[in-house]
Amino acid sequence: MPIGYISVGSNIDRDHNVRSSLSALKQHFGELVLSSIYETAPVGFTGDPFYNLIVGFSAECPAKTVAKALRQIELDHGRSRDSQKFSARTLDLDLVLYGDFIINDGRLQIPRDEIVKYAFVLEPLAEIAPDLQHPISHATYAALWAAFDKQNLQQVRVQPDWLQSV
Ligand code: PH2
Ligand code: MG
Repeated sequence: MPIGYISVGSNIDRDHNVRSSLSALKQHFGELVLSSIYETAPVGFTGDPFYNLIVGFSAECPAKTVAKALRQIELDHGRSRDSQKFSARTLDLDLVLYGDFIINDGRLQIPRDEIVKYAFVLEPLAEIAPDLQHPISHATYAALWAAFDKQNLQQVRVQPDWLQSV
C-alpha cells in the first residue's frame, strides 16, 4: 500500500484551518503520521507567517484520486480556485510524494520539486521520514536536509495548544 506525504500550509486563520484540515484528512485517510508544526516566513511574497507540516498516510487509490480529495478539502476550507501560487492562503494541501511513483502528466507532479527547494517541505519530511529515499535522486531526506542551505532560514517548531487534542 503506497505511503503518501502531504504538505500542509496555511497563513490565513491558520490555527483553525490546520486543525480542521487534520481532522478532515483523518476522516478521509484514517491513521495519519504528523510532523511537528513549523512556523515559517512566507517564501516568495511578503505576508503573514505560515504553519507548515507534513502528514503521512496510507491509501490504495490512484494518486489523482488522492489529489482530487485534497482539492475538495481545500475548497471546504475557503480556498479560492484561482489563487496565485505566491499569495496568502487559507489552506494548501499538496501531495508531494506517493510511494515510489514518478508522475508528470501536466497536472500532477510527484515527487514535487518543492521537496528539495523549500525548507518548509523538506525539514518536516526529513523529521518523519529521514531514511526514506527520494524516488529520483535516491538521496535520503535526512541527507537532503543536512545538505540544505540554512542561511536566512526562518522557521521554528511550534506547539499550538490545540495540538494535544488532534
Ligand atoms: N507556499 C507557497 C508559497 N510560499 N511559504 C511558506 N512559508 N509556506 C508555504 O506553504 C508556502 C510559501 C505556495 O504554495
Ligand atoms: Mg503549495
